[in-house]
Amino acid sequence: MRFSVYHLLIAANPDDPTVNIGAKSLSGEGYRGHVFWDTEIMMLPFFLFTQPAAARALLGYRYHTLDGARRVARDGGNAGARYPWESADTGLEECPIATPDGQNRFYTRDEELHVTADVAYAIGRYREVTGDAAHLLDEGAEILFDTARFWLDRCEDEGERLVLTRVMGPDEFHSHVDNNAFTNRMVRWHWEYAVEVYDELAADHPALLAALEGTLGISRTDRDAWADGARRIVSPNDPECGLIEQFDGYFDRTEVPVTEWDENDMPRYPAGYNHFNCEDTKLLKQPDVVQLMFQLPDDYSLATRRENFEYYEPRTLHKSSLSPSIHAIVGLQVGDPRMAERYFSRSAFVDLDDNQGNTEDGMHIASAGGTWQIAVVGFGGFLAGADGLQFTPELPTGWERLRFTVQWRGRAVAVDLGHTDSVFRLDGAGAPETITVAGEQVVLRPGETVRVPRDGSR
Ligand code: IFM
Repeated sequence: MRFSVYHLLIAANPDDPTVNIGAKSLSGEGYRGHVFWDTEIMMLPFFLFTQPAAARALLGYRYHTLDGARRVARDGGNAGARYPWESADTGLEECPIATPDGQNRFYTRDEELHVTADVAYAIGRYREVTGDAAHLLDEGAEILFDTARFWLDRCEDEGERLVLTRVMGPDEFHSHVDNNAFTNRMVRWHWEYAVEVYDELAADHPALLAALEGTLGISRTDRDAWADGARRIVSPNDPECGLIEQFDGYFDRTEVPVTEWDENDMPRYPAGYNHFNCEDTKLLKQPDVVQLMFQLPDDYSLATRRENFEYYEPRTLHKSSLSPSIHAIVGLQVGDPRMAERYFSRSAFVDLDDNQGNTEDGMHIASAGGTWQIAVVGFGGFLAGADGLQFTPELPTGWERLRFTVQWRGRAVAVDLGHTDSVFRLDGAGAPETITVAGEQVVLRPGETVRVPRDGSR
């Protein structure tokens, strides 16, 4: 944990919004320093809850590279702005076209579009967790609106429904797929949030909205088109939808059982398979539907999340270092802790043990963020959103206590979780904060320490 936290802390610069964190941080030359969705989804939560100024600066990088994103959209023949899969100083696409031997094409650069919705999601999370609306007014709204335009242009209108074809979801074993559930659902989220922000600006900051409309060449008609797009895009919206098909036709692909595991108890490629030939199979490189359950946990019932976790987890090979942490967390959230400690070790030791076999190219800094999230979000059962702060701790038997502090809307909450009790302290001034601990409401007053016994007998 300390290895992870140390590397996260030295990687971010709260004073420079023009830089970001490459997938290997500054520890090696793998990926040539390029920035991925790893920042918004794997690392940003750590900064949001511990160093909001660093989180703000990391978002600033996406504003700084917005012109590049406009160019990426234009080069692909689309309107608006689309963030590149691999980004550097200009925001243009930096992902190589093929492997160095020229044998295998990287379709991620053309098809892994979801990064644009992930940036929108991060903007929304920043606002929600920090309560800071200034970022939206200064930078966030412009990003949200121009990227919302991209999606509308990129989707195809089939009358009743909007479809999104020829994409790649987070699972990089499957390219050229149609209606990837993760991507489409995140696009819907993106549009809904863009509409919410548009309406907020119309009500509270009409002059700013008018200026933005002038700069971007948009109007209320665009806002209405996003709202309509959110209603019509093919996506798994019903909380009780049960098993979600990862993309059109996924269930028709070949079932290839995993039969061998390595010394870390992680799946090996079945005989004859490798990174580039799993397209026709149901094998996953990393979570995709399960990633959706992680990013939008409140949108799906426990039964739906559990059913999807149980279906996709045994088919996932974890060939991305981002994979174990997401599986640990979603497994814990759906009441399947069997593998959580093993996934935690896999994530925490990725570079200490070199368990992905490529630490010589640089460390996996996304895993550092994932490791922090397994502890806090997974074992701490921590969620922060419209319902405030929630904790449903379930520590591994070998852990005595788990202590951390989270920043929440300008104040700090010190958290100390054990097997038989949890202790909280709200720092800062102002009104009391009501949190939820194992389903029970607990009132925290500034400066007071509150102990919550596990059996609820306070
Ligand atoms: O962003 C990740 C991707 O999800 C899997 N391949 C490696 C990338 C960089 O870490």
